[in-house]
Amino acid sequence: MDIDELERRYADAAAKAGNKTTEVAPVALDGGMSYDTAIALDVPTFIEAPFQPLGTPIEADVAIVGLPYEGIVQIDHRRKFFRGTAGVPNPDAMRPRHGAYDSPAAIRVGSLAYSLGFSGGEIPEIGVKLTDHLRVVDVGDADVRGGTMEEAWDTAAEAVAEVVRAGAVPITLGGDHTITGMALAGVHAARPDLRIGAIVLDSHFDVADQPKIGASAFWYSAFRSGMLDPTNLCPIGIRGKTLGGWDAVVDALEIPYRTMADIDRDGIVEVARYALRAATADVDALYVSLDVDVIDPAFQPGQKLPDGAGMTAREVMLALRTMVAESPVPLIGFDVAEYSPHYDFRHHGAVTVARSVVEVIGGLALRKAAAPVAATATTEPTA
Ligand SMILES: [Mn+2]
Repeated sequence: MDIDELERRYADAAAKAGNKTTEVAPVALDGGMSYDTAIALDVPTFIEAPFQPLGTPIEADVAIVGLPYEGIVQIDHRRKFFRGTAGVPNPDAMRPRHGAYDSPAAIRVGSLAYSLGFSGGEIPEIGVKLTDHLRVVDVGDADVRGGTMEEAWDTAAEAVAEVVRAGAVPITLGGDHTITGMALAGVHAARPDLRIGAIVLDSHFDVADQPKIGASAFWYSAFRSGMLDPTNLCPIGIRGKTLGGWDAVVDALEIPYRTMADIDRDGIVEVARYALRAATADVDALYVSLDVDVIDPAFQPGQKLPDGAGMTAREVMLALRTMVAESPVPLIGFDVAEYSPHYDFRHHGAVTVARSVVEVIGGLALRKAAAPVAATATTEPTA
């Protein structure tokens, strides 16, 4: 193709798509980021969506909430302390890594790769442009870094409840996996009428009943609230050395699940569909949680509990896309937990986390494109 023909085709395509001419501006010393898309000077909002801070009216279909909570303080690699119980070491502890309290900011920086400012949120593999169908906002972080565990739980739940009451789907950036319990408590406070099902991508069952507020007992909190029946919780991607005896509880509660071996045998799409059938039987809405330790450390270096032979990044994206697009009930919330930027490699893991959130938003956009009225639980009549 000669240069004249090349330029003619570019000009025709640009005219057809309405593309503007790109002008290279001088480098802005302040980073060029406008105040309404920045949480702090060096932290953008997620995908540079408009900033609507907690406590102000939220007008959105989807709202990003940061929960920079971590309940375990590492004193040395043989002993861990639960927040609020300093001085009482847990002698059984084997958790050499932390840093999830720094995750929301790191994930937001990683999300710049998918900025609405670059492309309007266009995702070529899905064939959808986010901003054509959805209004996405970032409400910032709930103040959960100080205080007791109980105070953090209540503050986080109220932040998520605020989003749900405004009619938006909350997407929560953890924090350790305790944040799933906090977010579900918020959903339940705002919509006590809803029975939910949940799918979690996780290497671990996390069905402990103690300590009451913790990164392994948050499902127990949801079971006790009555919003989630154990038979509607479907963990997928279970693997490795850390079953910890809780598989007996899983059997006793009849929790359906799929391991990495099931994914190897059946493929991730079939496993995602199995999880959808199990989680959404006789419920009003679906909640999805992603614990990044389900991902192979090769694809997610920012691991607190690294364990080889996990899901590929593409399996995670395909699972999320399948679940959100094919769920027979609306999505009532999504979260991502246990990412630690302290162990990441040049932000690659942060970008993978951001991408997983973009996949979920893309799935919501597809749902809304297909059914504009019944796209969220808050606009659907409930029994
Ligand atoms: Mn886990």
